Amino acid sequence: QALQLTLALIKPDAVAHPLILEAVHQQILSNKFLIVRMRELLWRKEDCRKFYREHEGRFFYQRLVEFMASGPIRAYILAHKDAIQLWRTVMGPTRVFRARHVAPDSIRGSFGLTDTRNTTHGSDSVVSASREIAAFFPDFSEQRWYEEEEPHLRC
Ligand code: DAT
Ligand code: MG
Repeated sequence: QALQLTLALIKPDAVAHPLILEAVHQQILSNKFLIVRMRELLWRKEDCRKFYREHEGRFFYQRLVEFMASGPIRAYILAHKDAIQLWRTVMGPTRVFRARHVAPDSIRGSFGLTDTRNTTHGSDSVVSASREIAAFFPDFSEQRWYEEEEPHLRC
């Protein structure tokens, strides 16, 4: 079974709190994702605007951009046979009230502070995963990874 890739982010609210950062990292490991690449970085507002351009014009857009540039974030390329859907399930729903009620044990249900400060990001489709991986890991070639690394990792 071939592995799928997704981009996961731990947002500034969670990177700022060592215990929460550790708990989110543990969720990645306990759900058996393979960590393909990982880096920590501080994002410029311009990068945030580009990354979230599909939300341009929504009432929360400016708030979201300010928040994502407010402190270090951690980015991962994760692999799993169902990486995109599984990571979104592990994260839980976008909005914190809903997350706490329908998925209290999810990452956002456990640690989300508000609808904007909601701990993590995950790609929502194969197309967005490719775009988002390229945004954070410009030197990473998906094609090369599938040719040279993935065959050794799948089981
Ligand atoms: P997701 O992050 O679950 O893919 P999304 O793509 O709809 O959700 O929105 C991107 C981010 O924008 C989300 O993680 C937090 C912020 N956001 C979304 N809806 C919001 C809302 N109603 N109020 C405040 N922030 C919101
Ligand atoms: Mg989204």
